[in-house]
Amino acid sequence: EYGITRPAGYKVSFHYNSQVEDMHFGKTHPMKPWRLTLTKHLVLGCGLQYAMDTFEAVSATKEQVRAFHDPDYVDFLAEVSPGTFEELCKMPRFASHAPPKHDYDAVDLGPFNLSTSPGADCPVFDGMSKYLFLYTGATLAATNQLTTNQSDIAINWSGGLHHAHRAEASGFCYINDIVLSIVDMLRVYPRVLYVDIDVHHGDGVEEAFQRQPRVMTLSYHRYGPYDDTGHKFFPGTGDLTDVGLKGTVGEHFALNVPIPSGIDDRQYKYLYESITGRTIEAFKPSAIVLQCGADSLGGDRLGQFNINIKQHGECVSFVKNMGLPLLLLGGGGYTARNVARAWCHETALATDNVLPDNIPMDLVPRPEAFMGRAHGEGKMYPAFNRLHVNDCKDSDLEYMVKRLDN
Ligand code: V1S
Ligand code: CA
Ligand code: ZN
Repeated sequence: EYGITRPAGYKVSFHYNSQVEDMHFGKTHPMKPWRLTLTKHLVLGCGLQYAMDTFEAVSATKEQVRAFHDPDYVDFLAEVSPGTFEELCKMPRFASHAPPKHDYDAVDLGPFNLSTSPGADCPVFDGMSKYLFLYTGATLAATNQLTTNQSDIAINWSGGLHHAHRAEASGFCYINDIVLSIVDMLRVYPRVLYVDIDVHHGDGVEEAFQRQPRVMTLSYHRYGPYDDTGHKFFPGTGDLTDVGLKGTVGEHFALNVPIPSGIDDRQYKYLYESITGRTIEAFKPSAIVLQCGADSLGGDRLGQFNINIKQHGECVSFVKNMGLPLLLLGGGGYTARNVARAWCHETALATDNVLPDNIPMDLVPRPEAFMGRAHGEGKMYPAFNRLHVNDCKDSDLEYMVKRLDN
């Protein structure tokens, strides 16, 4: 119907398992795995499955996850559920990972920054182990397609969980599938470039490779105070001066582009293309991993940028045009209908297809069919753009480009 064709001269693979859709982080939690249901239905509704090889993901093994994560943490994640949490917390080898308790903490935190309290960033929920090992399995299968030369571009929209640390969950991320992927890539590729367009700083990935000159990390993110109380935008790291661990061989192999709220398409394009372009020229990567967090779109529930889907997609096209093995991952994205539209559009770009400007509503199942809530009424999704208060000055952006150019 949309005249979908296979790309000429290269291969794309798509990795997914629908079981990740059934998960619920909690009633008020912004992370909604059913945004992946919307994405899948849009991708299939447009016929993009005919343009690529589709693979049903299988769970990663504990051994695979131990390539980066602490063995105790891996065992805990594999066994934890709301029913087993209390018991596991009492076991000495897990209890030793508990954070110090403060009575002013809003939520009770257990070992590894996990919690069963409602409102926690990293709650323990039903089916959680299944979810974590599945999104990781999908990223590792996608990675394998690239490293064995069976795909030129591999996609996993359920992955891209960039905040997870070696022995600690953080910011809705439990297993750092990105780090696991890059560790695996380093067996085959001399240098890997990681680019992160999620509105949040890719701190977990940067930290993991802070001493590793074969991995360059480059994150674009909102940075600075975000409210009247002076609280920092999560996770509060990723200043311009943060360029990797000083005094180690990893120094200068991390780049951060801190951005004020309200950045628009033109400004973002200028920053992204000049800095990413210069980085690729200088670093000469053998492969690229792009975390496509959709919370950098205008209108996101947590984000504060004004980027349209068109520009978000141009970030994908820009690195795709380098002609290097490319891994496309998801990440944040909290206004579900926009997340689905962006990632469907980017699946089309990856396969050299063009979709109509307005994706008809009838291709998207009504979200209330999944969640019992009304969302996304109306016939068409408009070319969405929330006008956030624009703190973003061209002069600041020019300064960043100059600073990072050296
Ligand atoms: N911004 C934000 C935000 N909102 C929440 C939240 C809200 C309701 C809940 F029921 C649970 C959590 N947490 C945050 C942030 C974390 C943002 C993570 C982004 C992840 C990603 O898109 O980059 C990748 C998938 N957390 C905080 O701001 C920390 C707190 C400081 C405030 C919230 N409380 C719950 C913990 C401490
Ligand atoms: Ca980012
Ligand atoms: Zn994010």
